[in-house]
Amino acid sequence: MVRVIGHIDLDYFFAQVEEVENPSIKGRPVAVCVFSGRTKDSGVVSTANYKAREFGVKSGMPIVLAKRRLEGRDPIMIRMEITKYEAVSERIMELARSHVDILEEAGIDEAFFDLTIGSRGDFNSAASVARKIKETILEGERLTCSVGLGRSKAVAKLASDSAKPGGLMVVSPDSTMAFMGSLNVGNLYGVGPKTVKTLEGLGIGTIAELARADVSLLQDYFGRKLALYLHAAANGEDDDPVEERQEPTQFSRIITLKSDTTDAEEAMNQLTEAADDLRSRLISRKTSFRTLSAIAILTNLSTKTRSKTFETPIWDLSIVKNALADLFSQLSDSADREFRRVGIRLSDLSANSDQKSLAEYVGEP
Ligand code: TTP
Ligand code: MG
Repeated sequence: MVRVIGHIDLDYFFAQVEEVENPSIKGRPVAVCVFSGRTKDSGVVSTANYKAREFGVKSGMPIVLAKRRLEGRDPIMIRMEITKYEAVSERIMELARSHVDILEEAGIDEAFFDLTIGSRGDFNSAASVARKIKETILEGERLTCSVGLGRSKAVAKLASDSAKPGGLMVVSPDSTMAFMGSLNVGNLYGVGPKTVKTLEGLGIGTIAELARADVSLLQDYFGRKLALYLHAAANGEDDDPVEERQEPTQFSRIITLKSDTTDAEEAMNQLTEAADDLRSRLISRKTSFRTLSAIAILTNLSTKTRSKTFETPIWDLSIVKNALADLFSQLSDSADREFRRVGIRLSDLSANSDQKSLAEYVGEP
């Protein structure tokens, strides 16, 4: 069966997260910056929204230069806060994961997925799933992304690039060469500037030219493994699998409390969203846990934990809400200082083979 592979990439990710957090900046040029601290403006731009890109601002550019380009354009320069984007990223990956067969995180804002089985090899049905993923992310996180579908990872990645911003590009197997043949080889996934240069030396500039190239000639220059990949990728036939990264051994979420407290009930209240997150992560990862931990980081930054191990695997976090409340009151009784941050950890994870009945059990579609 022809594989159905997807690639998803968030649009101007860090800057978009900042716009969602503070909608009043929308419409103005926004640059998220990594200030190095040496002088007031030393450092580089991490990413910029599309308005700022219109004026030539891009990732990796010195902040000083970006400011110059945006002078008089009412720009916003925001300090990069990586933990914030990581938390959003984690939630998005879980949203996307719940719709596909396998999801491979390829970066903070991008992932490959395999929909061959889910779509029974049908690109139209995969396109509906892709639209659903886009909608779920827009509804859940108010963020737009671009998605590409194709018969291999290299094709899917090119497709999502061409769908930017906010689009969906479906490259059916028959249209693969028409779609990518005229593009420069440097656009192919995994092909860096050095490879491009060598290929240029061989008179190979476009993907179509690479697809037609003699494999034994390529082997002389790149070795067998890379030569076979290049040739297959250019033909849309690379078989690099989509693989879930190493299974996690625990899931956890920690939040900073609105104000320091020793009140276990207050800690539980503020953890509602984190608990919901963990609950959906269990569902989308088809995973159960046996050990539940309550974590508190006190005002002197020491960490206290209380745990309970259950005899049988638990699929649904809400079932053990009372146990979690108990753990937090134990923490509260024993703590000699107030809590500053609190969290939940689920460990002793195992694969949940009966996902369907779980979905029915918790009443989710
Ligand atoms: P990208 O997906 O490459 O860029 P982007 O999401 O900002 O924009 P696009 O719409 O073109 O996808 O990278 C994801 C995030 O990684 C980006 O928001 C910020 C960060 N990043 C850097 O910090 N430095 C860099 O040089 C690049 C390329 C990205
Ligand atoms: Mg992106």
